[in-house]
Amino acid sequence: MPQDAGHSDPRAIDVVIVGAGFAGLYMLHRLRGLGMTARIFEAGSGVGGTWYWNRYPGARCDVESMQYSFGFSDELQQEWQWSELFSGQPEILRYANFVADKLDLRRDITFNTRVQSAAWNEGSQSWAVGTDQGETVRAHHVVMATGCLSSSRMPDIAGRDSFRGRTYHTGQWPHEPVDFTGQVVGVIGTGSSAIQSIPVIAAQAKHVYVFQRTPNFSIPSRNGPMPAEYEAEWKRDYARRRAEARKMRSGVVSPLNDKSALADSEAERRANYEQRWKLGGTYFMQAYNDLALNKASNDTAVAFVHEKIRAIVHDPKVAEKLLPTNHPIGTKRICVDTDYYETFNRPNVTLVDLHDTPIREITQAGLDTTAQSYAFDAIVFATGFDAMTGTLLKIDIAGRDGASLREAWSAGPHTFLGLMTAGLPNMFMVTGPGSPSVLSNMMVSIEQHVDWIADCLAWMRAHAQGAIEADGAAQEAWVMHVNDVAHRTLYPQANSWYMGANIPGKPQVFMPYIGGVGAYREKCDAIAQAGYEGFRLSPVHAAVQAAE
Ligand code: N01
Repeated sequence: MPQDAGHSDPRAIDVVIVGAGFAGLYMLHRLRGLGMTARIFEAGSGVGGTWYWNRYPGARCDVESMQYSFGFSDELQQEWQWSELFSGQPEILRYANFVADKLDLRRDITFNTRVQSAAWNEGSQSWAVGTDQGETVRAHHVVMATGCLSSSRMPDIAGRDSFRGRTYHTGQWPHEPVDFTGQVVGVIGTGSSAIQSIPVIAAQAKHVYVFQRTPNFSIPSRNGPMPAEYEAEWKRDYARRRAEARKMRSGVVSPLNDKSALADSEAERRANYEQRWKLGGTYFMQAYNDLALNKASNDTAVAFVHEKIRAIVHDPKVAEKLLPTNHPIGTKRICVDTDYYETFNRPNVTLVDLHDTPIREITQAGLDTTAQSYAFDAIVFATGFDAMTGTLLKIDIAGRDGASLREAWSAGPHTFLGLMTAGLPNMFMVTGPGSPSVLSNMMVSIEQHVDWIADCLAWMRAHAQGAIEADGAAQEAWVMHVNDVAHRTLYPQANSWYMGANIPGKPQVFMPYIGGVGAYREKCDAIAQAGYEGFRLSPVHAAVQAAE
């Protein structure tokens, strides 16, 4: 645990923020606006979080560009111009840098520094935050802006480190360009990252072997250049549309259809799905209002997408292997692609079904399945993340009376509203487990959490409160509610990372809150208006007042 003693300044700053992704950047901006002292620690050498790390070929957002940006500043949203309907990683990273420069945020960010520990001190009502650079900073509050998908995961495959060629993980892609020209490449995994990168790698490489354990549903994105009139229309109407997005279930202004799939005839359903397929992207899942709730409705969407895959992929045996059959559509994060299924028609792409022939080991030359040896120049691990809890649990966090976060979450994450955990006073999470987070437009959910936290800190200052902490009973009631709502849907039927199912030994609980962004916001606001009901508040200690 870090000790206060080694630090040159015994006074605590107001807030340490962990992470300089969109959450950390906006948090810093809001705190400055309140006249608070704040500092960000960021493990990377630049801002951008997810978009700093995930530089794999084809990385692209599946929320429309006009909606995947900050809405808190009209100046920012009017000035920035997106070049495509769905932005690629390089452009989103440029946007994060634009925001950091425009708001002059860098002077309070310490880069290349990973927070390793945080220990609460009751006497000083502050945290001692320790970094891997040997620094310890005291702060009255800590905001974990650490992201939901920030701990990339390498699979436990025998011989993993013996491969002599180059290896890459999609979530930790090198900063210099990677050229696969003339190379034989093995891609392990077929989630969103793989589905975006495989078509781009295949266009370059001599041959690509795709190792698929579980097929996923993917919808074409229908990306294209940003039409000037479309952009202008959004910019004219931004205030109203942002307000609408904040009320939506997903945090995205989108074409909903408030009708059950079973209320339409077979012909009507087909026409509707066809229209959604043409529209593209995540809007497909909004074709009907009960696709996430009713298995029979969901089956109709599954059948339609299966038909599409069979129509696109020329080799019927390959097409059959690509059909997802072990989970309802949408219960694993739906993928959005550009030419994913089409890529399997290329002569230089081979699908290897790991159900038929599991991987035995990674070898010096490549990889052995139970049926065959493969040799590669490079292996791409598109094997995902220890989602939502992984990054937080890597930090040695000790709260009141030394209570450890790892112990508190040993049976799965327990939070109140996904914002705080009992036993950890003055430690907030942005888009933590138990909040809509990954089931929503992250920009909308990030802004909502940051605003709530900033307003809470301002309120505490105005009311001379030195500590806030989630009440244990309120937290348990919230955890039950999060579970109840999830289990009313089809989501828990999939072995997804939402459930922690992709990490051996991780407790299997549905982590995000599925009740919707709009309803969740109302709940958070009502709690704040009721004087932070469900939280315990303690006045500023006299000794703390005297020291500041
Ligand atoms: O990770 P994943 P991801 N042997 O966990 C396979 C967001 N995102 O990085 O399903 C063989 O989805 C694993 O197989 P299985 C988005 O929220 C968004 O692709 O466990 N295979 C699976 O196929 C997304 O959901 C965007 O059987 C192994 C794959 O690796 C989230 O990030 C773009 C294996 C992992 O898929 C994560 O996506 C990209 C093993 N030992 C990402 N271990 C957009 O906005 C794992 N796998 C568009």
